[in-house]
Amino acid sequence: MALDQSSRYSDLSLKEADLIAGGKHFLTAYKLKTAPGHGFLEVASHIAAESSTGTNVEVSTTDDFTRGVDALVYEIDETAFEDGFGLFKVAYPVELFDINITDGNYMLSQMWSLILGNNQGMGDHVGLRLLDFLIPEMMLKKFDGPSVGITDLWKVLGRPEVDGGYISGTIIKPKLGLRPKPFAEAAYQFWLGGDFIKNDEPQGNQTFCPMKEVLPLVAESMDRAQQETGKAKIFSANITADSYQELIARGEYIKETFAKYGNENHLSFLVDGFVTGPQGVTTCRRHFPDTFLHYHRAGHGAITSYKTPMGMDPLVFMKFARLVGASGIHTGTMGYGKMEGHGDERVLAYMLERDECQGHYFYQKWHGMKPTVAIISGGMNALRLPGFFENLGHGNVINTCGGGAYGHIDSPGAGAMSLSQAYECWKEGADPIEFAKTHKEFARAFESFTLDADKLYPDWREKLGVHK
Ligand code: RUB
Repeated sequence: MALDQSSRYSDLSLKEADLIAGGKHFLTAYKLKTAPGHGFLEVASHIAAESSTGTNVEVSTTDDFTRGVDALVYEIDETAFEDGFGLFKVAYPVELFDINITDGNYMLSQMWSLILGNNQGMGDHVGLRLLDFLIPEMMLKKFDGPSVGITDLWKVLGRPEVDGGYISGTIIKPKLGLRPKPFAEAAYQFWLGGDFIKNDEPQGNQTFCPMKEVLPLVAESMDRAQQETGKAKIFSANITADSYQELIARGEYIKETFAKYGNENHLSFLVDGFVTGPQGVTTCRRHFPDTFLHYHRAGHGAITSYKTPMGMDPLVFMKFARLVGASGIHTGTMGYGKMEGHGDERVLAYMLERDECQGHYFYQKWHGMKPTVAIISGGMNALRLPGFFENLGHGNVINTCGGGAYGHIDSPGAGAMSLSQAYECWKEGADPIEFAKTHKEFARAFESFTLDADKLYPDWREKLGVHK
């Protein structure tokens, strides 16, 4: 039987409004299911203890100061959710969080391991998930936050810096297996119609496609496509690596390579922040502060999926990404693509791009921290986009469609054009089938993605005169 620490690590008389007004607490909301034989407040208090000044027993080294920085459970609702899950909230004194010895800033690594670290593995619960948090102004101001954003990409693309609109992108497909020449050709083909290309997350420096052979060819493809179309293009290059030296070496090499054509500011650097952790992202953010930081999150489903009772809600992951300085992060497709998600995930984008936003439990103010743009990716194509924009309410996003571009019946360039046309269609409030009658690439997307066309626009064949 575990020690009941609720008398020390909970205070249900505390008022959330007072804690927020005081500005000295970091607040969290968790979903919890206790293991059989354990009380809800008892386990919640054990979690607050493990995540602050305590452990599973009383220790003799505790003094009065220690007690003053205890994390406290201040609210519980044991029946908040189905299947025996309840809600509890914890107030963490800001003193518990680690500040860098180099510059006095806060770090995400320690924050993450404190609020969602050891407590994940405790034996007295069968599920513990962080649903939301509220970071007070004094802590928020000491996070790096983004240094570059979508406005900088719009500038490169020659667009207005406010409401510059949809950035059509792709992911080079196939994911692996292209040698340098076909890889660069695939990039060139897409750029004939689109704006932005990203490496797929496992593409880097394989023996069949060495970085130092493929990237000079991609830089040349960009230059050629820019000259032929008269439009600027952007490449998001994967620099994810285990060591910071390797990550920086890759970034430096890529900049030099694109600088040969004067295109070093047409770059974005992609870091998989889930597998590298905050250190990979921060290394990029600090070493390349002038380059758009593309936060990829491959692997995040293990902790953010709605299928798991553990980990964190995707909203928490998004807030982490903005704090640590991502220029853009994948948010999923809000139910419109192939990955898990639903329409109400609009909040993921709003939390990243607005200066204030209501989250699941807390109203977060960002106090002027630069926005992070939502990168919409995963099974998207031109046919799915109008509905997506309608649900989100705007199109100021980066969207990468691998299959949606390279699966277009005519060419990757036509696939790219079909994406921008989908945006125009939604912006004009046009009926997609009517719009298709005057926009060939968009129309051909119906013939390319027939399963989607049949599902989303059941009478498209008749109306567009396609009977195959
Ligand atoms: C998409 C793709 C991206 C995923 C990542 O390819 O490979 O890496 O979108 O997932 P395609 P998420 O367009 O062919 O589906 O964006 O959810 O992090």
